Amino acid sequence: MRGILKSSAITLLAIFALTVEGRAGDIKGKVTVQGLKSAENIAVYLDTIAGKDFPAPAQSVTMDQKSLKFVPHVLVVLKGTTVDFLNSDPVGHNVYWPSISGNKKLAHNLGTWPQGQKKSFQFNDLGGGRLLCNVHPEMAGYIVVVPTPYFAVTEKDGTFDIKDVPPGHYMLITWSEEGKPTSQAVDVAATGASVNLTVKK
Ligand SMILES: [Cu+2]
Repeated sequence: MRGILKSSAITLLAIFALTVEGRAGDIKGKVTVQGLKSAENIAVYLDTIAGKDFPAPAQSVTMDQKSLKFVPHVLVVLKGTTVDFLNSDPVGHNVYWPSISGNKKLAHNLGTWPQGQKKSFQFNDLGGGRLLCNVHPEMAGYIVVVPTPYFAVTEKDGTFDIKDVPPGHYMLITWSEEGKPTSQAVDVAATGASVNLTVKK
């Protein structure tokens, strides 16, 4: 009897430990800006996590060219993600980027293609790149390639929500079109975390 009770208790403990291990919370926060036009479209992501390697996602994501705009304006992807650049306009669009995080060796021109067609590219280098179209100089969007699947882009009011982050100690990084990169340590509990960040010009 005692043996059964003891093994039941151990089983319960094991289940509890598994539950805690498997639990994940959201990092919810707000970015406040100083000297920037807007707190919208700022990428917020977790930096490299020691001992964790994230495989390239099997699913590709779409960056649309619609009404002479890149949609979304800022696309954040995990390293290794394939991005489908789709032309939804009745005019030809070109897509190129002059550098990734200032590295001109990572410049690339995908060419020009008509409505309804797409061209794909796998982003294996970390960093932010400005996406341009040589047919329409007013078009500009951004790709931000990050090391973890834990990222978000801020809403108009600067709020963001990074979903399903396992408990732990991390470094939170921001990337923005106009501001300096920001980093801030964050402790995520099983219930998640709440953070405030300031991005300066
Ligand atoms: Cu264009």
